[in-house]
Amino acid sequence: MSRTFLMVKPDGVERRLVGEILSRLERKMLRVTAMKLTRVSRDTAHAHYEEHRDKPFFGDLVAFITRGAVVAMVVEGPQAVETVRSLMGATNPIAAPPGTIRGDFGIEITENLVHGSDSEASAEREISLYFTADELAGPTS
Ligand code: IDP
Ligand code: MG
Repeated sequence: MSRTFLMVKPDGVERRLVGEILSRLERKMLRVTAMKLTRVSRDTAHAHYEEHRDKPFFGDLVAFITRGAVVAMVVEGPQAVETVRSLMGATNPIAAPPGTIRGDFGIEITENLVHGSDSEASAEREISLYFTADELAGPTS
């Protein structure tokens, strides 16, 4: 078992696709172990996407990710990083095959509905960017 970080981006929330996306994760037998509706601050956006800070699309990406509510999740399962990336499809929704989240619902490269970590190291870094230790501890019984 491993875990990854997944976010429904503002376009996914605006388009009421949170349930659809969650349903796809659950049908695949992945487990959502933490989840919240939140807003990405400018600072968090910069930290999250620091690898892209010199790219020409960085400004648009930060404006997009901070423009509205997002749903942040920790997702657990076998090879969680790869499994989630495969459900998401390629970065450019035009290249993402039908059957994937981006392939079924996206058409624009910036507004591509979901973020998923690209490695276990990124997953741990991103999880700690969006969740506190208390939030990760889960509901107490
Ligand atoms: P990923 O989300 O599939 O891991 P990355 O290359 O890490 O893709 O890019 C991060 C995000 O930046 C993408 O999901 C997309 O929203 C945006 N993005 C990536 N490449 C471009 C581009 O060429 N033009 C505009 N936006 C882009
Ligand atoms: Mg990426």
